[in-house]
Parts: sequence; C-alpha cells; structure tokens
Amino acid sequence: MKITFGILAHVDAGKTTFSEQVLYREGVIRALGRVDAKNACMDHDDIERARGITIFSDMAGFTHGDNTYYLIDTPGHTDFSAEMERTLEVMDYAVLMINGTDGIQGHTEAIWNLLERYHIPVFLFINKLDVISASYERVLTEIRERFSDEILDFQGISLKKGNEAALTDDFIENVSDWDETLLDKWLNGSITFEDLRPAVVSQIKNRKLFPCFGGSALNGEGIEAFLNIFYSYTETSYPVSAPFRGRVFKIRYDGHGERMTYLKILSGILNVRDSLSADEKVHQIRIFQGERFTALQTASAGDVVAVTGLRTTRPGQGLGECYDTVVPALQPTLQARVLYSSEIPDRAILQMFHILEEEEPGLSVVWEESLRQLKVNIMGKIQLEVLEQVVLERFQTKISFGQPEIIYMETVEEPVTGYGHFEPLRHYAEVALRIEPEERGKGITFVSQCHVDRLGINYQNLVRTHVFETIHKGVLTGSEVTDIKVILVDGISHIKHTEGGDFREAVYRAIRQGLMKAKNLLLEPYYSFTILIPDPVTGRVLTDITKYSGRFEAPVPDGSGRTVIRGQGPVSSFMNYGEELMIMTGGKGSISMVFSHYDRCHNEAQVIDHYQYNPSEDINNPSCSVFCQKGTSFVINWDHAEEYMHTLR
Ligand SMILES: Nc1nc2c(ncn2[C@@H]2O[C@H](COP(=O)(O)OP(=O)(O)OP(=O)(O)O)[C@@H](O)[C@H]2O)c(=O)[nH]1
Ligand SMILES: [Mg+2]
Repeated sequence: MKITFGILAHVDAGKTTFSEQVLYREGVIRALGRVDAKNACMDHDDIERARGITIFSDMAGFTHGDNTYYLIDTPGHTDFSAEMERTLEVMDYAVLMINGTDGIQGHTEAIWNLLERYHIPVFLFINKLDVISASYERVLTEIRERFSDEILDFQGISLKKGNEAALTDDFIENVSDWDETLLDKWLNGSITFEDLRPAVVSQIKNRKLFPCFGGSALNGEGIEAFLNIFYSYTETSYPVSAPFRGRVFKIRYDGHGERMTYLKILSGILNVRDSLSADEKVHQIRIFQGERFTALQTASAGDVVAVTGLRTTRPGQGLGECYDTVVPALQPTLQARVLYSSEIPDRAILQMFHILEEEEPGLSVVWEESLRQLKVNIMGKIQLEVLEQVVLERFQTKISFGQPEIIYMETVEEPVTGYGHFEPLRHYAEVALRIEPEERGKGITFVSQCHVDRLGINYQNLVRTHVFETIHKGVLTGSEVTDIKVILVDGISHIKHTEGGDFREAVYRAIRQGLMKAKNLLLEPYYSFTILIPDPVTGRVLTDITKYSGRFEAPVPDGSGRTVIRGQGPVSSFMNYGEELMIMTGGKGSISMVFSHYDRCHNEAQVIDHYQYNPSEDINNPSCSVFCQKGTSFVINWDHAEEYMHTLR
C-alpha cells in the first residue's frame, strides 16, 4: 500500500520540525535537524534556511512495514499558499497542525475549508505543548466548536489489545453511529479493537472522524502516539494493473537547470523512456527525500515522483485518461511591476519570468507592450522579497518590484444584452449575448439559448470558446470581468463569408458593448483575519477595523489576558495593518490574514478616479462594430451599433 500525507498549518506551527521527527524515526535522516539551526532536511533551499520559513513544498518517501509513505511538508506562510494548495491534489491524508499557544488562525480556517473542498481526510496535531501558555484542552474545544464536533481526542486512546476499556464514549458513539451491531457490542461490553478497525478506517477516510493528537514536535513528544494510530488506521488502493494515469502537481527546476515534473501516479506504471505526449519522453524518474533523490527505472500507482524530460507539463494537469483540475481556490490579490536596469533586454527578463511562471502559474506574467512594463500577480510582499532573491540566485540578475497594487475585478449589477457585429469585406459574424450577474466567486459561465437552425452548433461552440479563451476587460478600470453568466441569445453566420476569427471579434465586441451599457460594479479582494491582542487594546483595534471598512465577530478573551478578534476586511486597507498592530502593542499583537473572497469595492469612486481608465480609448478592447454596405466597410460606435444589427431585425 502507498500513502501520501501532507503536513499543513499556518506559519510557524512546527510543520517542518514535525516532519523532521517523522523522517528521523523512519531512518530517512540520521540526525535530527533544526529549522533554527538551518539544517532541517525539508527546508534545504538557501532562501528557506536564511529566512527560517518553508517556501517550497518538499517530499520524502520512506517505507514502514509493508507500506510506502510519501510525506509532503508544505509552506505555512499565506504568501506561499498556492504552493500548498497544489499539493492537495495528490494527498491521501492531511495532518493539520495547530499551534497550542495561539489556537486557530485565519489561515488554519482557510486550510480546513480547502481540505473539505478537496475531500481530504484529516488528522490533527496540537503542537508546542511544551510552552507554558499552550493548552491542549483549550485548543481542542476551540477546533471542535469552530471546525467539527467529529474531531475526537485520540490522545488517551491506546488501541492495543486488552485496552478496550480505555475507549471513550465520544469515540464509540462517533464510530458506531453508522453500525448498529457495533453499538450493541459496545453496550453489552463485548467490543474489541478488531471489531472497530474497519469502522474507524472508513470513518476517517470519509471525513466523519478526525483524530486529534497533541505534543511537542521540538521535543519529539506525541509523535510516536500519532504515528502508531496513523499507520494503523489509514488505507489507500491504487490500481497497478491498469493504464497509466497521473496528476502533475508541481514543476521545479533543479540546481542544474533540469526541469522536473512532480506527479503522482494514480494508476498503472511509469517507466523511464515512456512517452507521455507526441515528442516528450520520460528521461529520469526520481524519488525525493528532501534534497536527495534516488533514480528509478520504474514507478507504479500510488508513487509520488519527479520526472525529467517533460517540457510542456503544468501543475494540475492530468496525464493519461485523467481530467485536469479546477482553478485553485487561493488566488493572488496583488499585482506588482518588475523593475530592472535598462541595460537588460526586456526579452531576457520576460524569459526568466516565464520560467518562474511554470513553477508558479499564479504569477500570471503580463507584458504590456504599450507601456513596456512587466507585471506579475502575487499573494503578498514576502513573496516579492523571495522572488528578488530567486532571480538573483538563479539568473544572476538584480531586479526589484514597484509598490504592489490591488487586483480589482469588475462585474455587472443588472442583466444587459450586448451586440457585436464583424463584417469587413468578405467576413461575417454577429452575436447577441445576454450578460447576467452570476453568484460571487463563480467566475464566467456560459449557456446557449440560440436554436441550432439559427446558428450552427459549430459556430455556437466557437462562441463558447471565445467567451472563455481570454480575459475580458471591464469598462470602469479595465480590470478583469468576472461573476457573469453569458447567454448566447442569437447569432448569424454567412454561408460564404464567415471565417475563422470572425466570431472571436463579434463575441469580444458584444461583451464590451454590453458592458458599456451595463450598470457595472467594481469588486475588490477581502481577507479573513484573526487578530490576537492584549485585552486592553481591544477597543482601539475594533475602532480600527471599522475605520478600515472591516467587519468583526464578537471578540473572545482567551482567559490569559489576550483577546481574539475574527473578521473580514478589504485587502487594500488591511494589508499593512500587521505593522500598525505591532507598533500599537509593542510586538505583543499579531494578525493572520488570508484571502477570502471578492466583493463590492468599499471605495469604488476613489479607485475608478485613480485609474483614469477611458474605455473608448482602449483600442485593444473595442466596443464598436464593423458593418459593410455596398462593398464598403465602416465602423459604428457601441451606442449606435444596435440600429444596424441583423439579429434585431
Ligand atoms: N517550543 C516549541 N517550539 C517549536 C515546536 N515545534 C516547532 N517549534 C519552533 O517553531 C519555529 C517554527 O518551526 P517550523 O518547524 O519551521 O514551523 P513550520 O510550520 O514548518 O513553519 P513554516 O514552514 O514557515 O510555515 C521554530 O523556531 C521551531 O524550533 C514545539 O513543539 N515547541
Ligand atoms: Mg516549514
């Protein structure tokens, strides 16, 4: 059996320290490394060691008994949460760690929600219990209240034969509520661990039971108890005698510039020299143990490997008969301009960033030709500092970044129908697209209500493709349009003159024409935050949250002189609040923030004014239509275009 498990938590909870303990016990490493001593096996990158935080997910394969395990250590800093989210694609089980002193942070909550989204079974580990202010019971109560009452204390439960009496009522009730016979056995006192095992395994796997442990990763306490249960109550099955299927979850270039595709084999076998696409062959198959790797000739279902020789793979890609994954939940909310010496050719910088984008697709590198500017999307400022270092180390090039700006989005508040016509000489396409507000966070959806007798199915499919193939720019600030439902109401092609690309022009123009008429709405990103402060400053912090257009739940004093405040607020006004809080509390207060969602912008007029975007002057995104009469083409502005449309006749 092969099992992949990931260690997840907010920053500094002790994930790498915990991983180190597991790998030491399993003989993967000979001596225990320390994050603080800069010799932890899983934080082997120079930048990670210098900063003392994990930036890249790393894995280590080992065997225990008859089974193979792949442990993945993930970054906890929210700026690197995209890297963390990608690993969820291949995880069979997650170990969610919580700092026993601080309890649930904004990011812990975000991870818990992600684990639900990806249907991953979870074990919990409350860490740092060696610290005096830490409390296992307090955190357990908190996570049971906020996350799930199916989180059960497994600390005191020793599932050894003869120990049956140690089973708690909570545990038995949870495990037996799906099986009457188990409950009967419990009631008449004849239950054994053997009876329970299949039930426990399946409850955990189906996310109906979340075993919770506690200890100190630093001192190696509680690890053994966790591992004993983990090894006994986890199961997977991956079919080896089936065609090859795999899932790519990470691209990384090694120290020699070799491109590595990290993938999990979901079924079948992968051999060196297998070809995965027309002209790409597997060159090497590597199983990693931190920095070190072993090269294999063959790997099989359940294995997590890094493969060289593939040039076009991308994270999330399905290989073989396997679907690609959906858009990640955690998206960058900031954009920054890359600054570099005028002596470096633009092309060279662009090339470097395209390589970095292969590893981190969230960067969405854009080269704006008219401004000769290179921009990247990012999660936060620490990510920018790390990118500067990475570019210096990997490409020996010094770059810096401009002040990060918020990534705004636009949508419509009310339905509108947009028309687009494209008919230069010997071309023809026309569409009418209804644009309706869609649920927040849904992105763009498409349906056709146009009869195929009116517009052939091939052209309707083209319309759909053109709706999704590009980022449509809004008319308020030129930001990306999202959360709209596009309905193809009507369309006309020409038997002779419609050519490839004509419907593209018509679709783009129709959406833009609709937006020019629509009641548009500017959206901005919001954080979920958890603020931890000394009690006396609570009033001041609540005033700040209101001043910054945030919302908060009732503050909760934690009984030790500190108060926890949870809430949400615009990224634009909260992104620098951490520094303010540090100064206000003399370093005793902290805020943990994580992207939550996009919603109505709190200062729309101000932002629109700042952008000074004139949609009529944006020649790359026209809202006009092109018509033709008596062999002559002419352009009609969006506000008169409907008078000429054929679909309206
Ligand atoms: N007292 C105490 N300190 C711990 C414990 N576990 C980890 N630490 C310390 O907490 C700090 C962070 O530990 P890491 O293992 O790097 O935490 P992490 O979760 O991997 O951090 P990121 O990867 O950056 O998110 C280090 O200084 C560790 O020595 C523990 O059980 N008790
Ligand atoms: Mg770490």
